[in-house]
Amino acid sequence: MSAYEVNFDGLVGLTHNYAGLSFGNVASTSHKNAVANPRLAALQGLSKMKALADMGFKQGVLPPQERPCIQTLRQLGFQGSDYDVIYHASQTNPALFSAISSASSMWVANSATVSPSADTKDGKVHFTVANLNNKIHRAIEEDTTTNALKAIFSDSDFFSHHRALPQQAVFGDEGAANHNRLCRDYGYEGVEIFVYGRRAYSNDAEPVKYPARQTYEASESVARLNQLSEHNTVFVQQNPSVIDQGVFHNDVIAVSNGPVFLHHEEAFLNTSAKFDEIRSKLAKINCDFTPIAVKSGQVSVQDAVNTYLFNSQLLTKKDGSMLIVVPEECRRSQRVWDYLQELIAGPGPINDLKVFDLRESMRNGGGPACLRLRVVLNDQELCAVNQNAIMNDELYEKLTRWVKTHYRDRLSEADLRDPELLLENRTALDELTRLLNLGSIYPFQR
Ligand code: SUG
Repeated sequence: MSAYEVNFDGLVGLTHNYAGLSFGNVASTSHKNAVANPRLAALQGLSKMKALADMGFKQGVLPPQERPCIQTLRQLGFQGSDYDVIYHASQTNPALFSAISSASSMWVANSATVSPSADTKDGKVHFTVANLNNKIHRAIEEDTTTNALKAIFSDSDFFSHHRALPQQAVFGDEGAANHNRLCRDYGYEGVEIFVYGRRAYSNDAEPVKYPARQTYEASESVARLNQLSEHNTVFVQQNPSVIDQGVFHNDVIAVSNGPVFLHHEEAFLNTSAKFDEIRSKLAKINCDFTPIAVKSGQVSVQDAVNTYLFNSQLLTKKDGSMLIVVPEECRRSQRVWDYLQELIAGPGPINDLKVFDLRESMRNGGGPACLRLRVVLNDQELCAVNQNAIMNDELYEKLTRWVKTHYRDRLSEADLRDPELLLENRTALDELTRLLNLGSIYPFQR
């Protein structure tokens, strides 16, 4: 049976803005107060989905969330009509109100950790929703993410869903952004690499300036929930020093596809021992390990953070060779661009390059890889997916029209207080759930 990596991209939400919410994510804090263009952001995301679908890659879409999140504000004691809630919350604590209004669910690489059926004990595809515990604007994504994933992967014969880990720093979990899978081919068993930033129950090295969002304890729990085994998992610590330089998720410094692991040489701790473990576990399933290390002399950690070279997508083309999908920022850096030219001209498996303008998302620290959740599916599983969420010409046209009808082309942090924005959100999202045939996934629909 054939198997595919299906990339499900998050649709940018109507409140996309720059509120500087993510300490440790340099792009987010440095663009605080910039004026955003939600319409352009959503269209840039849709263009990437369409272009990759047109090239023959399987592509899906995940919906945005209701913001401001009235449900959370009510949980915090704000009362009255929804408009009263918005008014009082925005007056009482503007910073909190901005957090509750973030469109951050667009970065679906953080929505969940997905393990393909070839790796799991019960032969189902497993999803563990991320608790995103490190940031309040992200921790509130959990419920709607759960509903959306269940609405798209609803068939319990094939899909198994796990709720997020307890909302506590010990279990900080950022989903697939800290997870890589290496395999011979998508349908074959693979080895899943969990990258964590710190161990909650130890005195091991930790970053000193910025937070380590993912814990070992969380990664280990996700592997258990997803029914993986010792022989097909490896746990690797991210180098605390790169976190302190702005690498807040592993997908800012490494990316995998098939047996290939493109990474910066400074990305991990104990790299050679850990790579030996990966190599030997892969050897047992007849897979050669193909690490590609980028040296600091070629591309510095700072270059990686500024350009998002590693926040790329590595996609397998029909002939088995690979395409690397990078953001426009990579073209603007001579060093990174030179490296990419060398990479695709070299003897390795990556021989093609595609550049996308994702500037609106990039300014919040979200590149091509942040915007997608990888779900490996075999033919039967793909058929069991809600087909309305699979990208094709018709869906692209519908979603483009939908964005053009409902999205503003200018949004500042101050605009979030406009009560009309909530109405615009609900009208648009209600229509979207019909378009994607999702049922009632939002609090305002329940
Ligand atoms: O969690 N930015 C997101 C970016 C997530 C990127 N995802 C991956 N690397 N997979 C974050 O830091 C900024 C929002 C603001 O500042 O308005 C933000 O949430």
